[in-house]
Amino acid sequence: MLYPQNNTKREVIELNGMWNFKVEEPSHSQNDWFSGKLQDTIPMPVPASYNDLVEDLKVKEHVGNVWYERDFYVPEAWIGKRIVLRFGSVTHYGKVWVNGQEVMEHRGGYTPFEEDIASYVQFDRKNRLTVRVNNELDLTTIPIGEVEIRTNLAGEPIKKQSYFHDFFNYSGIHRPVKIYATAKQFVKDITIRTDLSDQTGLVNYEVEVEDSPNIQVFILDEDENIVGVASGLNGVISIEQPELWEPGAAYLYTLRVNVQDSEGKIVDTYDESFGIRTVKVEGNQFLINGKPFYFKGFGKHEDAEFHGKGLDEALNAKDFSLMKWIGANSFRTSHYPYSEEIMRLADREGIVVIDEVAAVGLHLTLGGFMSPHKRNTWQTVQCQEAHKEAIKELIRRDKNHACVVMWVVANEPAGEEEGAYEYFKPLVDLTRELDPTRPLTIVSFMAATPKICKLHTLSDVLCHNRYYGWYVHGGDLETAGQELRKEMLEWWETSRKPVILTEFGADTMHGISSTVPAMWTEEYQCDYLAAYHRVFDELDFVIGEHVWNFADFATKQGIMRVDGNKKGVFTRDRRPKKAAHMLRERYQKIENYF
Ligand code: BDP
Repeated sequence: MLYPQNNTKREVIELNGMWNFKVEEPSHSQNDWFSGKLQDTIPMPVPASYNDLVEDLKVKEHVGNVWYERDFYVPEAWIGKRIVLRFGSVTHYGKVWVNGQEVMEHRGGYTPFEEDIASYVQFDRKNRLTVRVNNELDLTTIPIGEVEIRTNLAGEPIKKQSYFHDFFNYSGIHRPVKIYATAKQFVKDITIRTDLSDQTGLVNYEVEVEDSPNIQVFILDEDENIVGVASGLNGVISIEQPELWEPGAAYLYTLRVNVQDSEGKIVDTYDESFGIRTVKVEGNQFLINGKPFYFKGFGKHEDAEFHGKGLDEALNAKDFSLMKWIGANSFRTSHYPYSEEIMRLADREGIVVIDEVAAVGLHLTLGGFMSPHKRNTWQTVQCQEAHKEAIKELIRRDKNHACVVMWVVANEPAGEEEGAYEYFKPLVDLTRELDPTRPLTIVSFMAATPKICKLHTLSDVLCHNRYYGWYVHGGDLETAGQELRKEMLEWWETSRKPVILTEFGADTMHGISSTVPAMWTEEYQCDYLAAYHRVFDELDFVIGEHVWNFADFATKQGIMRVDGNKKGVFTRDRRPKKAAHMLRERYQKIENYF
């Protein structure tokens, strides 16, 4: 799906800013709030999570519907054009009305959706846009959750949401809302795949156009020189001695598509940027442009004070600045697709991204001793359809990003349980069919040890989340290191595939220190990481290390968390803990490539 773009033929209007907002209580059910102006509202910014913007736990932890509304004008100059209303993301479900008429609905909280609203809008007066947002997660959604209906003291039903992932269920209109206009003959989609043959870059493109077979295709370099030309809906354009997109040294070309009408007049144009690079897994190596790449960086979150999971470009800029400062070259979009804006930034800055579907918490026994029931995950969940859709939408959105080098089909599913392979095989096949150019992985959970894991044969790279020295052998880093080494060697014996430690970390309270490395202190976090580093440096099939987490982040309330998860190397407000300085020393010594 193409990102909205202003150019000589297209216009974009942003609908971000203060909207009217209202929480729907159970007593409000059966309402038709889309049919007229929303009453008794409070102001609510878009994009943002609403949860931390009202001083009321009932709003913060509201389960169910909330409503957003605003007015907008459409310029008269857009009469006769295709007018598209687009949401970057609505978490987890959005239903949209324009002037009281239903336009679209979308399930899945982290991918964009859009619809042509030309027949719904008025050009001579204001238009009303109403959105119903729902944040319920159940066994059919991605991520999964369960909603229980209880009764409050007033005898009214209230919903309680439980979920199996370790980050707060932030909700709302999280990413920009835009309307944009194009001609009726327009570029619908572009797919670009690149390859290298000796000194020649091969740009394989495919264009989908509505209502016109006549297109011109150009490739422009960064100085806007034309370096390639073609005319069919698909083809291969060669570029001699191209500038490559390299980690830390991005170079972006532009594929420009012009759509012509029957008289040869250009009616639409779209510029898609891309990098020429190759990605391949070979033996125990991950090759980018034919050279072994070593991943150093983090699992992250979209998470911040006030904004919650709402897009914050200042935060993205800050995080990239911190990643450069510390010497990181990559991150994983744990545990859902991040904003289109951050993906574009990663392309431009040469940061390598492991791109994850929002399939997290697919492990029903993980609740530990407090878990109410022990169920087989794969006999209980009904989310395979939603999971397929999430994969399709992610690849459709991110397929052209040079920064994306691998897809993650799920994080920590119950790979040790019966039925795991049968659940995942079709999903992995689908991912490979949609994108045969990138490797994929399923990130493994600690219980899925080499002998019992049913999923590792499906992954190209083994990605493991391990917490020796924290959840097991807490406080005993010597044993932690030994166990880690032992398990990694077993993996190599079992699979002969390269390994990335996609999570390892220790909760650390900023400012708590001690002379001896005790859990929760800054010293312990440093020693914990060092214990892992020693093992990585011994094993040549370990091709990457992503610390959990880049920064502290919000979680639901619970006995395991003090004001959120504290495994950040930076605090939630981006101050470095001791470990940040220690990691910086290490990362700066490791080149992007070995
Ligand atoms: C892993 C999860 C991650 C958690 C982390 C932790 O993948 O989302 O935040 O553990 O417990 O199991 O800190």
